Amino acid sequence: MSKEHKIFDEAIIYIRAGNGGSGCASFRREKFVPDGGPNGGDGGKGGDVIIVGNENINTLQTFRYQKKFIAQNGESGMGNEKTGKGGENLFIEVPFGTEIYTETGQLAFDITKETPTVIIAKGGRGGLGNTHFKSSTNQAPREFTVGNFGEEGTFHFKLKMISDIGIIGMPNAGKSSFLASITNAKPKIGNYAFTTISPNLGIIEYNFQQIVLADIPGLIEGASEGYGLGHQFLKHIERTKMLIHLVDVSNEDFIQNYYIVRKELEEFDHTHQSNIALEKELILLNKSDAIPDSEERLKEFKEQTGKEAFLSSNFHPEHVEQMIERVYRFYIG
Ligand SMILES: Nc1nc2c(ncn2[C@@H]2O[C@H](COP(=O)(O)OP(=O)(O)OP(=O)(O)O)[C@@H](O)[C@H]2O)c(=O)[nH]1
Ligand SMILES: [Mg+2]
Repeated sequence: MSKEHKIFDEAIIYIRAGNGGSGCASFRREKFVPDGGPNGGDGGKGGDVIIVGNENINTLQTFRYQKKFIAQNGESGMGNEKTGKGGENLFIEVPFGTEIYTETGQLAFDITKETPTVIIAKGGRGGLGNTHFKSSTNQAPREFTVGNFGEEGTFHFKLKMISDIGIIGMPNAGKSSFLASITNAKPKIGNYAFTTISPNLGIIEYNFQQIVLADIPGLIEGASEGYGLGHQFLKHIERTKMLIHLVDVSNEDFIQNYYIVRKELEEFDHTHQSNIALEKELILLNKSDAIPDSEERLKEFKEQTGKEAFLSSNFHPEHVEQMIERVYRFYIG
């Protein structure tokens, strides 16, 4: 199996359907009707929890904030044979392609266009009112039953994600820091090469759009021949629509380093018949805060490469909004 299948958005969710309402024990008490018979109604059914696929949702991000879903209980039955009100069903919207696993790791549901809706937990049946227990020998039963519990469980939601943007660069360029500063991701960051050994995903939400970014390990010269962590991890960004290339501008060899990474992309494309090197590329000369002459280096970069580039720093939180907007504009442009 290709390594690409390992990028997932995941969530662990607790789900409980509503309990059935209790049946009721009551008796007719009308004027002029002595010893009225039983008239206790049944309890209402508990609400179901229903999963619904929605094509306007691309990620499982909302489950970062809400991890518990509990449907309404049914109401108890009442006198006059009134059945209790049923609990409202609870709908949980997920992206198509969401796989739902049970606690034991079994695939329970796969939300696709063919099966867009499943009842993941059924509400409990309402209990019986005492009217059900009337018989020739018992004209005034006091028995009733309580409602059944709603089904419950903990589920593992998994969505295979296709990243839209790949973040590339040499080790230590600040790729993971960049992901952490502009998305909600919390990747490991370290002041040494190859901190990242498997991809991290983060999501930008801008203009009601969700864009998925993949931060991958660093590339070094000769990666295609197996140096460093090799280059197989580029598979993760084979189908992205854009690259963000981070270059450590505080390193004297920043221009040369830019070309080293470009060359490795081409090598990968050559051996894998892919087109990563042809994707549009937002070039960021990062760690601009670490040197006094970053503006000059930017100028030098543009002159020597003939390419557009921008300075960036992950240590300037006030620039985050601007950076998100820049990435978004470049992505849609
Ligand atoms: N001065 C400065 N340091 C930065 C900046 N961004 C990241 N760093 C530092 O650079 C080091 C490497 O950062 P990472 O984000 O782990 O770099 P990476 O590119 O993901 O590295 P690998 O995963 O090893 O490829 C850390 O010590 C960061 O704190 C920046 O904008 N300015
Ligand atoms: Mg990293």
